[in-house]
Amino acid sequence: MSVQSREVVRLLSGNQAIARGAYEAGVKVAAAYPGTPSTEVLECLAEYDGLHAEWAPNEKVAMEVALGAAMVGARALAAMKHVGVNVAADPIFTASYTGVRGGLVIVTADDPEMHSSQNEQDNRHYAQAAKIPMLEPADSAETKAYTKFAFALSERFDTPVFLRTTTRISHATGPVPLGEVEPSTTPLGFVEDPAKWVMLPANARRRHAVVEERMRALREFAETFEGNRIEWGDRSLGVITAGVAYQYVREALPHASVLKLGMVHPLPERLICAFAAGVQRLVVVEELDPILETHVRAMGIPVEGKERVPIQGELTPRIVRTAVTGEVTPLREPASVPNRPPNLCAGCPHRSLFFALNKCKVTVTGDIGCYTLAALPPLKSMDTCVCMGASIGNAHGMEKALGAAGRGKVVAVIGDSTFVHSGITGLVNIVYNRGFSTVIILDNGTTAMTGAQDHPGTGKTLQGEPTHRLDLALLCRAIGVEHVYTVNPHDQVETEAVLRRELERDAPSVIIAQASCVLLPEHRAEQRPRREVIPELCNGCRACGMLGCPAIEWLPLTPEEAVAAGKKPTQKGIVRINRLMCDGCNVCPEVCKVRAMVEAGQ
Ligand SMILES: Cc1ncc(C[n+]2csc(CCOP(=O)(O)OP(=O)(O)O)c2C)c(N)n1
Repeated sequence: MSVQSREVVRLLSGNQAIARGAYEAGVKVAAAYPGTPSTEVLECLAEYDGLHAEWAPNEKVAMEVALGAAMVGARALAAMKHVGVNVAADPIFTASYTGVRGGLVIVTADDPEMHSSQNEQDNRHYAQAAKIPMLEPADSAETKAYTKFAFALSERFDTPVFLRTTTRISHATGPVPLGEVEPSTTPLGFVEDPAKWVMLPANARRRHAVVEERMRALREFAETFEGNRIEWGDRSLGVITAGVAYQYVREALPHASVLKLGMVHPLPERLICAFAAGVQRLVVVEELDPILETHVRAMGIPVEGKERVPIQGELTPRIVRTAVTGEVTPLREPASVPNRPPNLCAGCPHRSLFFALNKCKVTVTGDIGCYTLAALPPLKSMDTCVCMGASIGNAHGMEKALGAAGRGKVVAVIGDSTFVHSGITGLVNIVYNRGFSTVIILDNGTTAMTGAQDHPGTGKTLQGEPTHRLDLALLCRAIGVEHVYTVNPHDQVETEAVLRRELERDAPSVIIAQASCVLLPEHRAEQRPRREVIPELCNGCRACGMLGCPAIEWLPLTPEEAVAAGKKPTQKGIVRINRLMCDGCNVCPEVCKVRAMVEAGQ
C-alpha cells in the first residue's frame, strides 16, 4: 500500500468527530454556548485553521450567528446541549422557513439520564416540530461522516439540518477515518431575496408551503439514504432503533434483524414497511420518548415499544435484553466505592457567599452553575433552580406576589456567565416594573460548571485572545439599578453587612460577589497562606463543618484518645485541615469560635 493511499484513522470522541466533520466540510463560521455534553465541539473546532469559531453569550445568539453566515453562503454550525435548543428555538423554527444558502448544521447534544442537566427532554421532537431533518449517528465514525454529509444535505434541500447526539455518543471515543476537506462551492455574498429572507406573514405563508414540499422530498430521500439500513438476521425478531440504542441492540440481541435509522426525521415509511413485513415480531428500541414507535404505530403496523423499554433514563444492553426477551441477566456485584456527594471546591468563592447568605435567613431563588451545589447540605441555601436565568424572574415574581410581606425576604443568585446568557433581561424587568429585589451575581470570572470557558465578562475569546471585557457593574447601572456593590465574598464581615443592608432597601440592588474560581490557572499561580488547626484549641464543636469545605477533615476520637489528647472524654473528635487541598480563602477562621484555625507555618 502506498503512503498516499493509506487511510489515516484517529481515535476521536463524538464531539471531536463533529469538529473534524465540520472542518472537512469546510465550515466557515461556528458558534456555541457551552453545555455538557456538547461543550468540546467548539473547543475542538477552535483548533482548526481557516474558520471562525466563537463562544456566543447564549444559544439563541449562536444560532443567529450561524444562520447569518449561512445566509451569505458560508457553511456554518451552531452547537448546544439539548436545553440550549429551547433557548435557540425561536430562530431555529423560522430558519426552517428561510432555509439557507451555505449549509447550516445545528448540533443538539441530548443528555438521557441527566448526567449534568436539569431535564432529559428528547430533542427529536424539535425536528418534527420545526420540520427540520435530523441525523443521529451511533458512533464516532458515523458522527464525523454524518456531520460532513449534513452540510451537503442542508444545501441540497435548502434547510438547516439537526445532528443529534446523546452523552454516550458525544463523550465515547472510537476510530474515525479522516478525510479530505471538501468545501462548498456556493459563492460567498448576500443575494437579495426578500421572499426568502424577510419573514413577514405574506412571505412566511409562501415559505411554509416550500417547507412542506421540502419535507415531502426529504421523506423520499430518507428511503434511499444509506444511513437507514436493514441488517437481516433471525427473522423471528426485528428491532427498529437509532443512535446509541443501536449499539445496545447489537450487543444484547446479536441475532435479531435490525433496521438502523441514521435519519430520525423524516422517516422512511416504505423501508419501515418492508422491514416490518420481513419479521415476525417488531420492537422499537429507543431512548427516551416513543418517537419512532408512535410513527410506526400510526402507519398501522403492530409494534412493541415503551410498554417494555423504559421511557426514562439511559438504556444499557442489559436493560434492552430484559425488555425485549424477558431474560434477566444477573447484575455484577457493584464496585464498593464510598458514596461521595458533589461538593464545591476548597476555596470556592460560592461557598463563602452562601455561608454569609445563610445567616440572613432569606428565600434564595437560584440558577444553574457550580453554585447550584449550595442547595445541598450543609449549606442548604438555595431554594429554587429551574433553568438558566430563571433566578431573577422568579425572585421578582415571588416579591410581587408576596407584596409587603416579601420585602427583604427574597434574593436571586446567578453566576456571571448565566447572567450574561439570560439574566440581563430579568434585571431590566425588575427595574422597569418597579421591583425591589436584591440580585447577587457570583462573578468568579469564568463559566466554571462546564469546564471554565470564557464569556463576554472575562475579556477573553474562545481562543484565549484579549477582547473587550463586559463590565457587569456598569451594565447593571446602565439598566437602571442605582445600587450596585462589589464585595469579596471571602470577606465574611463585609459581605454579610452589605447583604443585610441591601435586603432592607426599598429599591432594586445588585451585589457582585467577585472572587476568582479556584481552578483558573491565574488563581492557582497566586501564593496564599494556607490554614492549619491548633489541635490543643479545637473543642470539636464542628461549627466549621457547616462550610462543607473538603479541606476540613474530621478525626474521630474515642473517649480514651480524647483524654490522651488532653480533651474531655465527651469530645468526639478534632478537626484537621488538609494542607494540600486548602486554598487559603481564609473563611474558616471566621467561623471558628475558639480561634483554632490559624495561618499555617511553612
Ligand atoms: C440553556 C442552557 N445552556 C447551557 C447549560 C449548561 N450550563 C449550566 S450552568 C452554565 C453556566 C455556569 O457558569 P456561571 O453562571 O458563570 O456559574 P459557575 O459555574 O461559574 O459558578 C452552563 C453553561 C444549561 N444548563 N442550559
